[in-house]
Amino acid sequence: MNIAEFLDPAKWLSPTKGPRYLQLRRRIEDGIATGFLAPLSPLPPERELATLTGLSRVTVRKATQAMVEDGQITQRQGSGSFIAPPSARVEQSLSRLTSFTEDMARRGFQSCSKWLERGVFLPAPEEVVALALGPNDSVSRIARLRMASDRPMAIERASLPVDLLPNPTEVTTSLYEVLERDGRRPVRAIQKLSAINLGQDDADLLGVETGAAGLRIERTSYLAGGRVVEFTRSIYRGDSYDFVAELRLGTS
Ligand code: 16G
Repeated sequence: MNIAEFLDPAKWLSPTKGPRYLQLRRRIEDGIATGFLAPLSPLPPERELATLTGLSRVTVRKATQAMVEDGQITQRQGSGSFIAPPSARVEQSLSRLTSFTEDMARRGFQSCSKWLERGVFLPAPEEVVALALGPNDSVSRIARLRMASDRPMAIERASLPVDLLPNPTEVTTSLYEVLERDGRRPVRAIQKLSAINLGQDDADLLGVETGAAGLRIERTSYLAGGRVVEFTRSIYRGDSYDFVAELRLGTS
């Protein structure tokens, strides 16, 4: 496939899939994730991207600028835009609701997971509260050691109401991909971060010394209608992740 075929809008642009600049961004990210757009390879200039995609230059610029700001694309004066090289530390935006698979792809890493638990269970009290479950409800659990290019990055334990994820074994690579397919991808989330020292079991899984610094993150994600779709507790290696928040001057 050449770049013109890859960017052919008939393959990815749809009036029902949200803003056009985001769709273009996702297409480019898919190219990075699959390796079609390799690290350091050049991206066609804005004018050519507009011609190939049938989008306006303003739309193209909006997509590429956001990717420049997120470090996925680098721009060099006079020589154009390039896919960014992979970096050892991963920056995750705290204002965007992305999946681990997407975060890693954006950095040029191939993500994979080692399964720790996957199935339908009776809920623990914490899950009943977080997911607002009824007395007879079950919970779908997905626990994984998440890796980027074979390097352990995080331990993630996700719990979902069983009616929203009836068959957890369908999740092979990306939970959000399965939820998106079923029209259940979360649109909003609350995340709580705290610093921890890793206990022996978690440290062993993450391949670091017991007591090393880590980040505990709890994410509660919601569907558009306000229902909780996911309650995920994660433990990230402290030496691999930078969480970045954009702050704006309050207007009220
Ligand atoms: C992220 C989320 C996690 C979500 C996962 C889905 C944080 C702290 N956590 O890791 O809540 O379940 O992505 O990733 O960002 P997946 O679609 O690759 O399975």
